[in-house]
Amino acid sequence: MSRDEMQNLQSKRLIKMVDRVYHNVEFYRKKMQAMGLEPGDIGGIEDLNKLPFTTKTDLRDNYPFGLFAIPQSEIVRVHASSGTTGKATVVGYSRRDIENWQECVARVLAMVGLGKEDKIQVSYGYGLFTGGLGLHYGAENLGATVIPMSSGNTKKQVTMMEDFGCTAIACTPSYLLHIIEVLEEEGAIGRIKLKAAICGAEPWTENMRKEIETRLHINAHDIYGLSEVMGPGVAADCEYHAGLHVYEDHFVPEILNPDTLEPCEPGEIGELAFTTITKEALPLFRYRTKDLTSINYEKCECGRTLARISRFKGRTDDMLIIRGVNIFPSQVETALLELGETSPHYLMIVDRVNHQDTLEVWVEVEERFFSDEIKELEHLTLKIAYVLQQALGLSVKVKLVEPKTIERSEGKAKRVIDKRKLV
Ligand code: DLL
Repeated sequence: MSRDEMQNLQSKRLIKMVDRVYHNVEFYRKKMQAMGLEPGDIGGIEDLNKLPFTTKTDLRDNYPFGLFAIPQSEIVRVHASSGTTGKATVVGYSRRDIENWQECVARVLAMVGLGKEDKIQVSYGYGLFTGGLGLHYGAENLGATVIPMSSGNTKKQVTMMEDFGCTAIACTPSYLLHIIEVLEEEGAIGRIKLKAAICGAEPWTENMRKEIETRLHINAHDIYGLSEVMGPGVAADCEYHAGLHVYEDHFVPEILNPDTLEPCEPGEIGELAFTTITKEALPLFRYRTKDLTSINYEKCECGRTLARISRFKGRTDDMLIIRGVNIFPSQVETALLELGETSPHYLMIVDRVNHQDTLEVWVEVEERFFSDEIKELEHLTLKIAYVLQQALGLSVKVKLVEPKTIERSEGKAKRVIDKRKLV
């Protein structure tokens, strides 16, 4: 679709949705009334910025079902995000919502090059988390064969992958690294039929994507989504890996300056917000995701005209402020993988000693470093400390640790321990 055609479609859908929400969701009706806004004031997508924002706190305040726009008898499924702080966020789906979700995920899988002949191992967690069931029904909708493994039991994952001849795997990038380790230990890489991985649910870097591709001899794709908006399948990258195509016919993206909430220019990094324009059960106006990215409306080399968002830098609430310097875990990951002399497993430990913030980075290195001369270990420690200092603009204490010291993730990885928050 051309940009004009897309905007026409978005406008039509937005107008209908605003009317529906105004009449069915008290929370939004009150918000709009307080702003002196009526459904008729929204004449198209150009009026999007007149609508109120929605935050995670709004969902929590209306826990569990307060923002639903349809009667409970029309809700066919709920999911929830556990959330590390506070109450869970509960989301609901109508039958049509589930159909649209399946279609979005099927689009992603087709974009990755998968089809009916493929066997897709779904190793995201099944349950209230949207990853497992989201990929599951998307893959079925595509007509592929689904292997519903869920996460965990890594040895079994590897056996099934080999025995069933799985051609694709969907899981978090950190869990895939763990699976790769087990595959390597068992010498099974040459025996598997894998050709693609669909990884997301947590920030990861382009270097990590390439590392996965090289070690598995496959194509690895980035899939994005969040439960509040739907789940996996809101956006994903094509074979050019030049940003993630957003399914704008369902979700209208905006990039906002997180301080002023004014729109950012294309290319400028800001907070991503979504307005859903087809959802029936839980429609959201301008939902602030806290995810930091930029947008590009130019046509992609693959031919798609859907807007692209850049690989995520992190979330506003993942940003660490250490001695006044803003740091994202992704910067550490990029620097370590660029250096290429360690494993991709790292952990950041932030503390406050004598009123001063400290950052220690643990990095796993090969066993041989611990048996070789101590000089070599010291040399690598200094080298990493230097590289990290250059990347972060902050002095960092580096501790090289033996393989398997850092806990492996089966879902979303925990890269940071902030002891300042524990006291
Ligand atoms: O993580 C949905 C999902 C499942 C996406 C499987 C992709 C694959 P939530 O648990 O609600 O939903 O967490 C959403 O995870 O706001 C981002 O901060 C982060 N996230 C998701 N995908 C990516 C990605 C699922 N590709 C939150 N890159 C989002 C970076 C991601 N961060």
